[in-house]
Amino acid sequence: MSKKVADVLWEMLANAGVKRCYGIVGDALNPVIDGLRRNGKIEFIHVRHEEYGVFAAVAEAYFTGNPVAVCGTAGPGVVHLFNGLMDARKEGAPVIAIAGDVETSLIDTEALEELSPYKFFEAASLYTGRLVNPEQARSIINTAILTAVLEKGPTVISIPGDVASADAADQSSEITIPNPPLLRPSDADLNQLLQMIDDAKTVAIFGGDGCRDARDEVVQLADRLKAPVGYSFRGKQWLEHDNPNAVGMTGLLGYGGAYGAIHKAELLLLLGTDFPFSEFLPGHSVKKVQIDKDPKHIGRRTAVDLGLVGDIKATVSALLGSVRDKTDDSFLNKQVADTKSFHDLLQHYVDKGPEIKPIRPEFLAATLSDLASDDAMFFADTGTACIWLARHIKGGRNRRLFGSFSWASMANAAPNAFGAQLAYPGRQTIALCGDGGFTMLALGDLLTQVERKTPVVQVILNNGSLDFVNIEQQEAGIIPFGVEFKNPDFAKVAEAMGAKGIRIENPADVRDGLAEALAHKGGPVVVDAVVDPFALSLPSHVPFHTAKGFTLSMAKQVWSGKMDDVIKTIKRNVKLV
Ligand SMILES: Cc1ncc(C[n+]2csc(CCOP(=O)(O)OP(=O)(O)O)c2C)c(N)n1
Repeated sequence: MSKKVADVLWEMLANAGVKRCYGIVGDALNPVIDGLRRNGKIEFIHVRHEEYGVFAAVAEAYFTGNPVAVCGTAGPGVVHLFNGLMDARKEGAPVIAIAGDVETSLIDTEALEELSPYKFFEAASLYTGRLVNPEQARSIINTAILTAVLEKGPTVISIPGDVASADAADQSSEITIPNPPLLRPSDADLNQLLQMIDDAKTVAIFGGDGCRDARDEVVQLADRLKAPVGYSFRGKQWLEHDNPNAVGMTGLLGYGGAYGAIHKAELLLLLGTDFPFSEFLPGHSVKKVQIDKDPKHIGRRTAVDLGLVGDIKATVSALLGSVRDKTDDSFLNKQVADTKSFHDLLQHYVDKGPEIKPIRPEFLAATLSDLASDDAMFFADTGTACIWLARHIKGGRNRRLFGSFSWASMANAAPNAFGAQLAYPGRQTIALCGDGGFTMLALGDLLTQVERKTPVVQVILNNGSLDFVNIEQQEAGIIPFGVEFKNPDFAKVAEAMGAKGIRIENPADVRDGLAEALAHKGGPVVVDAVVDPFALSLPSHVPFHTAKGFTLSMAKQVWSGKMDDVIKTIKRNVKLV
């Protein structure tokens, strides 16, 4: 039998290192999927919602660095891929979407399920190829793969069923993926930076995900410059653990001395970060140098005095060869001491946790961190889960933290953890889910986990609300609205679906309940943790408008007869309990 276009597609994807394709079959996609079945080298992960499949693929692709495929059929199936592909773009994950397309004879006729892939994917995709002629196949597939892998982001191959089942024009399915080049600033730029470091009495570092492969170099530089090291959420997992200079995060999730360190230093080095909250970055009073391999990041969140384009590892390694050590560690010591006192503050609701009902999320997260293995992978839903994960899950050389940190979609954690579990079978993959997030996307595909017996641990922060938005609205000075809902007993729902369910209502049961969940093998677990919906987290730096908004919202709530809620908010957040 002659090779079909679909055969070339899957052969090339398999040759590029794709191990899995997540999605839902049907309609235009059937001839494409028939090729996947014939190929046999790529595992098809049949999910119940295409978006769930993409979030799973994002985690797999981000952590392994290998391309991962997702698929959806023309029109509605393709639309379901979109949110996850945006996430892949923002988180830098090489995901290749195989998008079903209407028959070539129907293109541009407003046929059933027809959608222009160019227009539709424009915001998400780094490259979109519409494969309408077998002659294009090798070239389009090659470009989609190389773009995804080398530019670290999503690409789309849109393919009508009739083209997928047509004879292939070019039978070759070889593909060569070059290693990314080493990128380093010029010597002149490096010398200017060395001079600026020499001229500054105090230096601080703020790092992001770009420090992923440069942890040891950055920690060494910080040590030699006596520089405190703050980080974005995405930089935390690389820069916090085993780093005596670590001073926490800035931003609304911020903790520790990071805000003070980056505002009080004479010189700030921004390393591999596109941290988007400009109001938490210093202005003219601090000299700033930004180093990033993506030139578009330089100076976009705050004006900088010098911008260097380069990989952090290569650039910092080059600096280490010539940088002059600093000897005065008083600035560093002060920031580290501030960080320590903030950590003591954070411990309050952890230490008091066993006595407080409803369960404090701080206590839940800290206990989870204590019990989880040294190489556990933690995933946080967008929502308050991010706050508790950022503050109370301890990192480690082999621990991993991930979420929709740059795209900030809800409902990412459970599918992220599922994808990670498939990529790293047997390793603890733990999703800290919002109850809104879990019911948005994770519930249907709990069935997928059950069927596949994937031991993903899902811990639901059952607070009966879209709590993060509840907090946001109060910060904006308005009365919380549209944020409450009623939940079922998630443990019973999970059991009915074939998963293990554990409901925890009492603080005394937190440790045993979580330990039981982590010990469960052979399938998914859902921990339904009934937590305090009034728990707030104060950032280490509270912008004036946030404080003002909160006060205003409290006053408005009193006037509108919500005195009870106001009293609970105050009582449960000023260490009265
Ligand atoms: C898909 C999507 N819809 C809406 C939002 C806005 N949003 C951000 S956090 C959040 C609340 C999340 O609620 P939940 O999952 O219950 O977690 P909680 O904050 O209560 O812990 C919402 C609605 C979003 N980020 N993504």
